[in-house]
Amino acid sequence: MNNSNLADDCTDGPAPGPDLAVIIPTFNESDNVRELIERLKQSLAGCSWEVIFVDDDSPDGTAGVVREMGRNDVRVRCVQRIGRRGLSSACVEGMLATTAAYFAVMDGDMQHDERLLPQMLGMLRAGGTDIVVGSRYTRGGAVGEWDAKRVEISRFATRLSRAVVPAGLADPMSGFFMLRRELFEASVRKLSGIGFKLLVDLFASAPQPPKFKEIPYEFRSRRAGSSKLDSAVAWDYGLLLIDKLVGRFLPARFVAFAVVGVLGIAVHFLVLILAFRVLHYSFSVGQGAATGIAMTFNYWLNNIVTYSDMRLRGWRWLRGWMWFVAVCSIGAVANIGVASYLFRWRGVWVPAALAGIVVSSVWNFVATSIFIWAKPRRA
Ligand SMILES: Nc1nc2c(ncn2[C@@H]2O[C@H](COP(=O)(O)OP(=O)(O)OP(=O)(O)O)[C@@H](O)[C@H]2O)c(=O)[nH]1
Ligand SMILES: [Mg+2]
Repeated sequence: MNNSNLADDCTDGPAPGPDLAVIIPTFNESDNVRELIERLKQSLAGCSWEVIFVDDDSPDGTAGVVREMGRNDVRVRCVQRIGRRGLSSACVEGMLATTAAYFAVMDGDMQHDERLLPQMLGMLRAGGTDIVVGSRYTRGGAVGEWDAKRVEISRFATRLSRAVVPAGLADPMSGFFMLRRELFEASVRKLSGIGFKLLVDLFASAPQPPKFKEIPYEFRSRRAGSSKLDSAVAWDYGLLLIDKLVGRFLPARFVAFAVVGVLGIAVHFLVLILAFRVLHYSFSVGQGAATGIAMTFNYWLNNIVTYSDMRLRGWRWLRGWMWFVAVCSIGAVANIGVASYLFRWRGVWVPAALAGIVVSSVWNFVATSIFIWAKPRRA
């Protein structure tokens, strides 16, 4: 290609960045992407905007569909994350990837009313407001076709959130909101980024209470694709609240790791009783089987709940399991060593045993988070 052709291909001069970035976390939403973009084009006509789909490597090829749309429209962008999961962290990374002054967060299944975006933007531009929340629980809002159980769960989750969000916010569980960049930048380093509830995280992490307004909307039915709402989301929400309440003193993941550890002890005793007392194997055989099964149980459960956002699969699962057994074996040796030393020194067995458990738990937690579920380091 000669230089004149190159010049023909690169005719664009600098163009200003968008004012508003609509951040859409996606996992398997390929059938919704085109329609959603069309709706955004209609609703945001006349605004300066872009949409960033943050896709966690969806097997249905969502990222490919977004990029295909983006080839004809510079306002359509894709951030694809590999080996990661999580709605909140996806939104945070979308916000970090834009120069816009305002960020909107919306689901990718058209349950949120995109026609409200210009009004939300107007409210922020008018000043005096940091965040506008699309609310299902203010007058004029509605939860659409939810069954009684989901309404009850949402109500319960809202009640729990009161420990960390202001009482006046009617719908802290909302996934539809728009905020100023300043609020995000002031909070971003304190965000937990755990699970689905970024709005709760934002309110609980902001250095000053955010000035908010709510705007009613009716939660629509999912247009296509399937829900990702499952019991893991409820667990992640619990972790988020723990992190916001005691995270300064004790990492939420450590609390989860310890809870799994306690369940592992229960599994250990169940297997031991079955092998030793019911099936009459020798104690060593029973204890060996119980240790192996409890360790595997702990690894399996930690991989699903404590590290749901970095879940290992396939070969990586097997490699992680081997590391887990190795790390926990060292933990067990440390446990016995510390407990025996303290017992010899002080002669009291309960504190000695507890100290052994604490040392091995901390070791297991730290070592597995370094060698198995390694988090990308924060600068
Ligand atoms: N990037 C990313 N997006 C996700 C993940 N889990 C869910 N999402 C997206 O987050 C949005 C909300 O998820 P939904 O499954 O619709 O949750 P919901 O709206 O509370 O539940 P439904 O009413 O059943 O649809 C959707 O756009 C999902 O595609 C994830 O792990 N990573
Ligand atoms: Mg949805």
